[in-house]
Amino acid sequence: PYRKPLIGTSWKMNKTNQEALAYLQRLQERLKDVSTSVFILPPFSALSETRRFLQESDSPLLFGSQNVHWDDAGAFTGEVSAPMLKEIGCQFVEINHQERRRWFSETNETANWKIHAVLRNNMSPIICLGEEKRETWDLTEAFLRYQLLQLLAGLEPAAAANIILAYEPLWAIGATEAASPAHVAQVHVLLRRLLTEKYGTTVAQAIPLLYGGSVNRQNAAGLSLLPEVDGLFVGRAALEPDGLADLVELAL
Ligand code: G2H
Repeated sequence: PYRKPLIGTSWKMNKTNQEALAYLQRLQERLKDVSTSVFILPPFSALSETRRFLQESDSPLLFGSQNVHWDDAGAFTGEVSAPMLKEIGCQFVEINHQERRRWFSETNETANWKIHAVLRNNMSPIICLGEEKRETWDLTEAFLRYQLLQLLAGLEPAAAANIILAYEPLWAIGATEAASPAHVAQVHVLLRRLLTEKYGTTVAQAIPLLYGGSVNRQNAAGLSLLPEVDGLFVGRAALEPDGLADLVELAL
């Protein structure tokens, strides 16, 4: 009752502006009658064009970026700041994806700084988290508890109500199979409990918990029905607009 179903995709490092436009046009056609909230995270280079298209077509689609710098401005060659993203109209900024941890040295600490920057600039961070290996439940629980506390360090309840969490276990990203429904359910119940312990029921209930990692047409409906799963975060299966539109319909 508290959280809308939310389904979205990151294009990762894919799509020129021309390809982005073609995608958005087709997606618009497919999603005309859908009331689910749908978001897209294009690469930086396609954000302005995405905004222009969505505005001109009066679209309810939401969009954001896949990364941000933690400072609002300064001598950080090659980086993009939260005020710049806010100005372009981003509602969301993804933080701490496993690919950024692996290839670009993202850590819990830098992710935490970025989360603060995004909230300070009135956008919602989509905060990825997840264990790196399949391990016993005790180890998984300890890992997630530690990571969540590190990521949310210094975040007051009023700010925390604006975050989105995306549970993405490293071993299920870009894989052949998603995490099992039983595992996803167990983790999402844990995350909701940890958020409740830290922020109380009202805030914890306001935070959407998404699952991401090898979501596809076969598993989307089952995963989205699980307790404490408020939506899905999709990579490969949504790289084509019909893929995303099918998943939105399946996950309603
Ligand atoms: C995980 C996911 C996107 P894929 O990164 O959230 O990608 O669905 O391709 O595993």
